[in-house]
Amino acid sequence: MEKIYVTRPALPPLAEFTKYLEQIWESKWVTNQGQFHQQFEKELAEYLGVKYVSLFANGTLALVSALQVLRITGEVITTPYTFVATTHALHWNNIKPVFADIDPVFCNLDPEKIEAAITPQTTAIMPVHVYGNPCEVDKIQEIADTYGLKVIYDACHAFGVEKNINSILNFGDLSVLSFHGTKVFTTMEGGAIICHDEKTKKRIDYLKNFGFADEVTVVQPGINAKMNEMQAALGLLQLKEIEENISKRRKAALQYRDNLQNIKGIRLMDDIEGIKHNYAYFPIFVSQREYGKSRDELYEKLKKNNIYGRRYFYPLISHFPIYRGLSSARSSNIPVAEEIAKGVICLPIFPDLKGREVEEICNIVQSDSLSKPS
Ligand code: T4K
Repeated sequence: MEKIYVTRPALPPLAEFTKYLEQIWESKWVTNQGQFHQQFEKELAEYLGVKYVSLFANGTLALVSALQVLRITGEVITTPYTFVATTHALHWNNIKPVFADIDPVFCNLDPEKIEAAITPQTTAIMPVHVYGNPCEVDKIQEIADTYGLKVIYDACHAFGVEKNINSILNFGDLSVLSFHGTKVFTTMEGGAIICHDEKTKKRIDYLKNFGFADEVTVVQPGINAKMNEMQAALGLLQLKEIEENISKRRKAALQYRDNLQNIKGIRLMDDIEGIKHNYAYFPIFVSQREYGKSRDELYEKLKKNNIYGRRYFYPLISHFPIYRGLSSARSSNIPVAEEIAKGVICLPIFPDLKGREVEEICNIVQSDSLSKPS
């Protein structure tokens, strides 16, 4: 059996991309707000249903820049259950991450745990829509409003996700997307900041271009985080296929759910009412006591069968040497995250994943379970 990875990018037909490449070669305009960049920014904002999009070279630089744009300093409350880039973005801005615990069902920052983490140094909250499941945005906003804090969402998993027909990216002060090759929507590397007013968009655009406001004016110590024309051209092509790709992911998710829902010791995530999901990941949570085998035993067994799931997000960020000295990194402060990280495996999910492959993966999960049919 061929290797099955946790994800694979859905790329458009090469011939279509080549046509765009020919135009780039012809124009000799390869980056710095080129024609494809402008068109992609516009079409992306329309597709997502948001006011302003600023394209970036990748999601991490977009996160670092989002914090700069709002001049966030001091301490920021965030989750330990995410990809390291979330916390690294704070570190690069000399901001102290303060970890608060997650909710046990959807694994997002638990709003009930935020207030206790606020200090006089807190300036913002940086929650993550983990696996593309929306955070409790209304509760988080209420806390932010009460304490005068900014909210920057790491929405790197949440491309196309909507809550009651409204993009999840419309919540908070800023949201950040990633278009990495492992994401639902990819420009190979890429990202974006979503904002809600023109002045902020302008500042973001200065910041990602060294701080240049015009040819002779530098308003900020900006960085080079621009998306190039090839990335933007690929983004335009991706937009044509995104709905179909999400519906293929949904089909795989439904098949997994059908097959795995009755296995003792395996917990799945359900869809949430009123949410348009993107099926970016398919996490399962293994309880060793009920399932009979540990998460790592199942993970290794899948690997032996050429199935390369991933333990996103294990280890917790709070376990890494750079962050483990923080007082908020203590296990007793984040018990739910500690528990969840021990049990998770993200199973392969991507548009080209075949039904028989999902079946095969499910058979392996089933075959190790105490509740397998005799
Ligand atoms: N915030 C959050 C919440 C994030 O999840 C991420 C990125 C960021 C911020 C930062 O955004 P970016 O700066 O990356 O735009 C991957 C990705 O590199 C990373 O983008 C992603 N999150 C994270 C969750 O996953 P790895 O180290 O697990 O990737 P890797 O190379 O092991 O790839 C996983 C599997 O994907 C491979 O086994 C096979 C497949 N794959 C991968 C690549 C790169 C392909 O089929 N083709 C490919 O080109 O981090």
